[in-house]
Amino acid sequence: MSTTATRTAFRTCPLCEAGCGLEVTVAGSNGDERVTRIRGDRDDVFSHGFICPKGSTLRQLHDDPDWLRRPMVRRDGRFVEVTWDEAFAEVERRLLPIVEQRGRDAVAVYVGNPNAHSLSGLLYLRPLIRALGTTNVFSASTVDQRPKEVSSGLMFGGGLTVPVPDVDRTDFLLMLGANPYASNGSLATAPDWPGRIEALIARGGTLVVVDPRRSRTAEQATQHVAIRPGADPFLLMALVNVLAADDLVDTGPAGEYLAGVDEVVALARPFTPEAVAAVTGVEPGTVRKLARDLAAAPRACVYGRIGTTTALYGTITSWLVDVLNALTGNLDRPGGAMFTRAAAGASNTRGRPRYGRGLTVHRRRSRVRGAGETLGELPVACLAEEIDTPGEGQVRALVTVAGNPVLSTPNAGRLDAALATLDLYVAVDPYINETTRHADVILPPPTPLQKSHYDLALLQLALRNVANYSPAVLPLADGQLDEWKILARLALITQGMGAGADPAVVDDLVVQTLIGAAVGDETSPVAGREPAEILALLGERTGPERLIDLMLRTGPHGDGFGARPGGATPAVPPALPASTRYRKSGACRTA
Ligand SMILES: Nc1nc2c(c(=O)[nH]1)N[C@H]1C(S)=C(S)[C@@H](COP(=O)(O)OP(=O)(O)OC[C@H]3O[C@@H](n4cnc5c(=O)[nH]c(N)nc54)[C@H](O)[C@@H]3O)O[C@H]1N2
Ligand SMILES: Nc1nc2c(c(=O)[nH]1)N[C@H]1C(S)=C(S)[C@@H](COP(=O)(O)OP(=O)(O)OC[C@H]3O[C@@H](n4cnc5c(=O)[nH]c(N)nc54)[C@H](O)[C@@H]3O)O[C@H]1N2
Ligand code: SF4
Ligand SMILES: [Mo]
Repeated sequence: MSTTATRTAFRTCPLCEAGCGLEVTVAGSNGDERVTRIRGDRDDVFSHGFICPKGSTLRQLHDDPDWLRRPMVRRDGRFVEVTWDEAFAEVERRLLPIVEQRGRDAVAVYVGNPNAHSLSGLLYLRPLIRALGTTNVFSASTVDQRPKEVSSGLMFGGGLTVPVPDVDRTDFLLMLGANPYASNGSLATAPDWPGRIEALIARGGTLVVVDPRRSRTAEQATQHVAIRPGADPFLLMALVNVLAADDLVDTGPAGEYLAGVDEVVALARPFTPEAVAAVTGVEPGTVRKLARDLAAAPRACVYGRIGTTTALYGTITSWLVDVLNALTGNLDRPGGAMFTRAAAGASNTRGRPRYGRGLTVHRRRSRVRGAGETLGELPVACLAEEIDTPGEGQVRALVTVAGNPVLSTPNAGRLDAALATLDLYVAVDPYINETTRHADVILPPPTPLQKSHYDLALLQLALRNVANYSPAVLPLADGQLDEWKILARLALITQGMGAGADPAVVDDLVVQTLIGAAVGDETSPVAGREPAEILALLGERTGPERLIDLMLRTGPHGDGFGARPGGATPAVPPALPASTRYRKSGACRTA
């Protein structure tokens, strides 16, 4: 006997930073359910029904016959399906001797972009990387936003303490090197960027786009400034120069926190609009007017994205973006560049305001070319040479998690060739692609519809303070393994605990570490409480749900496990069956 029922599930789209709410229709009986429709969730507090063509394809992704459902091991040059136990045994058998004989740096790890949207990646990669204990940690960040993280770390104390443009309330947006009409926004999380830009222009606001190309966003802009590639820091310095020369510097609310304004003004003195014109290709008159308009706008913000970070002087450019926000009084005020007050995971909502460790860079260098470390990683541009250059510390094994560096990183041909020479390559990835085709073991995660979701990283960069959690829409099929368990088991193998060790061991360690940090933080709502009490209050759960619940409840909007009766108690399943959302007011400031 079969009953066919239809149900509606809600799910945040994990495919880009916009984080749109999706309404998913599921039909079928138990064990044989399929998604019949995906559309934008009109009741989503952030996306209000917005969806792009990619969002509706989660079903096709789920049904894609190429999405691996079983682990694969290479035998005699061909991939064969194996059980999870066999796959992990293979990793253990081949990885441990490499570490033993050649040292920890002989194993490199590369983590790719989808980890930024994955609870498994965000919560369980760290234990794996720590267990590997290698210097050779690489990620997509070093071909993306790393310069902005470094400048933000140096200016504001944390790599993710990046001020975001308050597009919804600004009068003037100066955008460099971003094309949100194509990308849907980046390091400025908000669904429907095009709609937000159109609203800005409809209310009489101004959008100036600085881009060598006439991008789709430039076409919509009030003004397009066609700069020469890589010349952004010269343009921004010239803007500082004009602000100072015309006596337009007014630091506004953030002024009392600023240091070095006079030094910056002095540094900008040689960079007159005339002096930089040959480099930037921008008329001096255009630069003068831009600086004056920026200063005159009641609320303005400057926003730079990937065209400014994947460039020479990317860190200086990223810094200058916020220097301009500060000098025009637009840093940390509505309609300017603001700091999100994220509900979970943000380092800037923990500890005593204005006290922290700051950011130290270049604590070590890469073996071959001596490139400096940032935020615990080496530039991925160095990966190929670390593999194909013999000597002490040469990389002989690689673990990739959700990355395709043969497509996404520089000098990819050399990397492609180098990967073929490794003694062991383990990929946590659902596809056989340009990179993973070189793998010896592929460990595939479940599909997005089979995972719960909370944008732990990107909600720290959201234009409005929002917290959206959604449970998995579909259950795992027989033979699939949660991604967090894959990462945890790899960590346990690396620590010598064996291929069969229980991933719950890692999970318990992570939750205990997080609880320890929370009760030990004098500013936390659970400061001084017994770790065992908090652990018990979290209930009998394993996996990301328990961790995210803890983070939300001890976060700046949470109930603090009873300490803040008015605070939100974001119930994460099994307490609540459906998507849970809560929203705080739009204004945001750092602690
Ligand atoms: N030429 C050029 N290069 C670029 C860029 C560019 O615009 N042009 N952009 C740069 C930028 S901004 C970035 S972020 C990087 C991206 O660089 P990467 O992160 O290396 O590349 P992606 O193509 O995002 O790779 C995603 C991988 O994750 C796998 N995957 C998808 N979902 C999951 C999952 O749930 N779990 C796991 N474990 N794996 C999953 C996919 O199969 C794929 O192998 O590329 C950078 N490089
Ligand atoms: N459909 C789709 N959407 C995506 C992604 C995807 O792969 N596909 N990837 C996502 C990811 S990982 C990211 S990081 C974001 C990136 O999102 P964005 O940062 O918005 O990046 P792009 O859309 O590549 O736009 C970058 C712009 O910078 C311009 N540019 C290039 N060089 C320079 C320069 O020297 N100076 C200036 N001022 N501009 C320059 C380019 O012409 C381009 O228009 O997109 C996300 N959205
Ligand atoms: S804009 Fe991004 S988050 Fe929204 S539906 Fe498209 S891919 Fe998904
Ligand atoms: Mo990216």
